[in-house]
This record gives sequence, structure tokens and C-alpha cells, in this order.
Amino acid sequence: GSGKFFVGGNWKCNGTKESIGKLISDLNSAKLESDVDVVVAPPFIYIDQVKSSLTDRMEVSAQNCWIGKGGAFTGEISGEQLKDIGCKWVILGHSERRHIIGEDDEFIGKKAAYALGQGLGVIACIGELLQEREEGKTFDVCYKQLKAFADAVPSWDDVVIAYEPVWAIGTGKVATPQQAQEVHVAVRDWLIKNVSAEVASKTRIIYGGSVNGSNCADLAKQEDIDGFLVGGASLKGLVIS
Ligand code: G2H
Repeated sequence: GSGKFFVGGNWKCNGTKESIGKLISDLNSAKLESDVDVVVAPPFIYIDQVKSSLTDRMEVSAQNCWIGKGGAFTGEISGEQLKDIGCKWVILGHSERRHIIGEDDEFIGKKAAYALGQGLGVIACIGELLQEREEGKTFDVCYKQLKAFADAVPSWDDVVIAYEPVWAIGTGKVATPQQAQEVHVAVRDWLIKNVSAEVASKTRIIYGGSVNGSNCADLAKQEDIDGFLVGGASLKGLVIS
């Protein structure tokens, strides 16, 4: 793998002040290995609560941001505002935003470039639909999504790639360690050929999609799995310790 193991908790559109308060106190008392980066991604409106009560051992991510500088964009949150409130990361290109909200590759790439320019780290998500996998298009879909990031970002220094096969998201159908490893290797090869060998070896490629406390150990043993993005299970506390 590459660098420090990275574990992100994506809380999606879940939680209340009370449930998040409880989750934070569980996280604060968890014993974490020093060689793991831990990041939590609350809904925007709870970021301030999390920032002010979560230990500095963990960093905070947003789940989305606006494509550019703030202004007359009703309902949006800008990269500058995320920085201002102490956010270090933003998740971009999550399949729920691609497939439910309708964000496309180019829009997501531009968001990534702007967020990086504001000094945020980007958790750049890619992944195929079930139908695309069944049609043998998994690599092509991932390469196309990767290319959109590569075409837009000035540097990969603060980017973590999250491979999240859409059929595994929130379904309880986790990818097998072999299925995930196969795509992670393909992603790394793509980076070697299209960006650089250095970026390929330094960039963390994490897996997401129905990761939980019982399946994470086997996935983590895979050479090219450098961490996880966890949804459902992250609402129940720490998955990996
Ligand atoms: C994939 C993942 C977190 P879950 O979306 O990003 O969610 O672990 O619930 O499948």
C-alpha cells in the first residue's frame, strides 16, 4: 500500500445533534493506532458541532462543496467556507451525487480543482454500476472518472482516491478482497501510465461499499487497499481500531 492507512466515515444525510454528540464521545474515547488517518464526514450543518467537540486526532471532511468561489449560489457551501470552519477534506464524486443528484465527470473535476486550490484535501470517488460490471465495463468506467479528475487537478498531493462499486454501496454486498484489489491495481496502473509512477505509488486508494467490522480485515490485507470509506457502519462507531 501507499502511505498511512486512511479511514473515512461518511455519515451521509444522517444524524441529529444528539446522535452525533454520542458518536463523537465514542470516537473520542476510541484507542487509535498512530499509523492510521481517521476522518469523519458529517452533514454540513453538524460540521461545527463535530469540530468543536471531536479530538484533534481526527480530521473533518465535508460530503460535497460548491464548484467555485462563494456568492449568489443559493443552498451551496463553498470551499472557502469549509476551510474557514476547520474542515480539512471534502468528498467529491460520490456515487449518490453522480447518480441521484446527476453530477457529471467534468463538474466533479472542476469541484476537485477548486477545493484543492483552497487547501482542502479531496476524497475523489469513482466506481461502476452493477450493469456496467456485468457488461465488463468496470475498468473503462473507472478510467473515465479518473481521467476527469486528472484533467482538472493541478496536483495529486492532497487527493485520496476512493473506489466504491455502486452495487456494493449500502447494499450489504461488499466486494470480495480480490474484486477490490483487482480494480485498485488497475487504478494504480492507470495513474502510472497517465500521471506518473510517483503519483501512482504515493496516492492512497481506499475502498468503500458495505465495509464493516467483520469484513475490513481481509480487505485491508490486500496490497493495494490503502484504507476505507465507510458509510452505514461508521454511524455505529469506530469500524477499525
Ligand atoms: C459507500 C459507503 C460510504 P456504505 O457510499 O461512502 O457507504 O458503507 O454504507 O456502503
